[in-house]
Amino acid sequence: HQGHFSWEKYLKETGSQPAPPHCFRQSCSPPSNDYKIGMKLEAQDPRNTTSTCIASVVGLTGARLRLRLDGSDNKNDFWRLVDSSEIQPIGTCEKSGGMLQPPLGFRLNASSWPMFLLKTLNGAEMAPAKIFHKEPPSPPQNHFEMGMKLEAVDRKNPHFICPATIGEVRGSEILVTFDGWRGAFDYWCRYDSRDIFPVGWCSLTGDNLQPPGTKAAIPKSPLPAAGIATALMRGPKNILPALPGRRCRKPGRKKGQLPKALVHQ
Ligand code: MLY
Repeated sequence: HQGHFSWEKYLKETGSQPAPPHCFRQSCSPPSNDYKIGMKLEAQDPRNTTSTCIASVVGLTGARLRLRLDGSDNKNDFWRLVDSSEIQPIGTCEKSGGMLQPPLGFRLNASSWPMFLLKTLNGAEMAPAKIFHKEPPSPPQNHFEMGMKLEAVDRKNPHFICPATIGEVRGSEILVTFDGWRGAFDYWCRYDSRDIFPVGWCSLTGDNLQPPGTKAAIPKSPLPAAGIATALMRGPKNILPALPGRRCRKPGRKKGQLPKALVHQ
């Protein structure tokens, strides 16, 4: 559920800026999700990306599909955007001269694949071509900057989309860090990853945005231009901790220890 998380309030509190929408490989108006549970389509096997398999829609959330490969188990579900280039209507693979493959970890003997395929497609509801969307183009270059806020898939728990901050930028790679979590979920990805979204994406698509965690300090903007006036009004000594490269450490607090107020658990 959306909880009571408000980006507007949160951006003010953290004195931070959202990454502008042109940074992302996402369409500016999110694609409609016209899929239904049970529809079948072709999908790349995420564990064996050279093979095209039959997948069933087992869940819907915002502009995403929860997919399960036919003949696989229920422990390897994966999520794809409705405008992913990794999904296509049934028939596409064979039209281009390819052959549908059993998923990695096919439950049955490999020799039973042709019969399994026949049975799984017989009478199946195939997702119609018109509900697939073209993948948006990649932005020409990396426009992300450290400290910008975004919404990002937690790759260890890919059903979650969470508030995140750009932790570092290196060429075409960015470090995605999860607000309020200690770092175990952070990852590097290309700036045009399909797993990252502009602030407000979940509220537009109706997907669930997780609230920030409570296990670590929330990163503030490294250059708090917007927060400086507020800081000044609170007294000049409050500005110093806000400056880049400085840490606020009260007597009695050890180096590397977070202020009590920032540790919730
Ligand atoms: N129960 C899991 C889920 C953590 C999810 C973290 N994401 C949202 C960044 C755990 O505590 O490990």
